[in-house]
Amino acid sequence: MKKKDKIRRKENLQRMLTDSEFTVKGKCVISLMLTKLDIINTFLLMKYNRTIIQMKTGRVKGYDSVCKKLSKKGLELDREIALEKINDLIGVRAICSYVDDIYRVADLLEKQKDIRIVKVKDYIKQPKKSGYQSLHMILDVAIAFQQETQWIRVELQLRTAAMDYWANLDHQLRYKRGKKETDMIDEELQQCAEVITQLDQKMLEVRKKIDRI
Ligand code: 0O2
Repeated sequence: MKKKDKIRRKENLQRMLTDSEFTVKGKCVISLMLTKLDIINTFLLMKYNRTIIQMKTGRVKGYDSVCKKLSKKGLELDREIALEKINDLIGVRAICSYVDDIYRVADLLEKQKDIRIVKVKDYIKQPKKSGYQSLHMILDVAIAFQQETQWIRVELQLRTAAMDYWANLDHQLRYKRGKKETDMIDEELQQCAEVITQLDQKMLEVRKKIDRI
C-alpha cells in the first residue's frame, strides 16, 4: 500500500475516534447501557435485598489503544477494519458483589429485546492463561436516534471487585515491566489470580450461609 494511502486511512481512523458521529453515538449507547444496568440493579435489589452492581463505567476506546490492538492483531490501521474486527471500541464494565451476581445480570440482559448477543466469553469458568477473569459479553444494542434505530456493538465486561482489583494492577504492571524476568512475574500474577478466585469463592460461601439463616 502507498505511504500516502496509509496515512489517509490512519487519519480517518483517528477522526472516527476523536470527534465524530461515531463517538457521539458511542456515548449515547454507553448511557443506555448504564441505565439498563441501573434498572437491573434496582430489580435485583428488590428481589435479594442487597446491592448487586457496585460500580459501572463506560468508555469509547482511544485512538492509541485501538492502534495498539490493531497492530497486535496484525491488522491495518483502518477505520472499516477497526469497526469490523475490534469488538470493544465501545466498552462498558460493571463490578458485581459476588460471582453468581454476574450471571444474574447477564441472564437479565440476554432476555432484553433490544439486545442481541453476538458472543459470550466466560473467562470466569475458563480464566485466561494470565489469570484474568471476567465475563465478556459482545452485544449489539438497539438505540433509537431521530431518523432511525441503529444496532451498535458494545463489549460488556462483568467481574467482581476482586477480579477488578487484579485486572487493574495486572494492566499497570504489564505496561511497566520490560521483557526481563517476564516468566517469573507472569507466574506470580497467576498465583495472585488464584488467591483472588479463592477469596471470591469464600465470600460467596459466607453470603450463602447468611442467606440460609
Ligand atoms: P485494554 O487496554 O484493557 O482496553 P477477540 O480476540 O477479538 O475476540 P479481544 O478483545 O482481542 O477479543 O480479547 P479479549 O481477551 O476477549 O478481551 C480483551 C480485553 O479484556 C482487554 O482489552 C482487557 O480489557 C481485558 N483483558 C484480557 N486479558 C487480560 C489480561 O490478561 N489482563 C488484563 N488486565 N486485562 C485483560 P484490550 O483492548 O486488550 O486492553
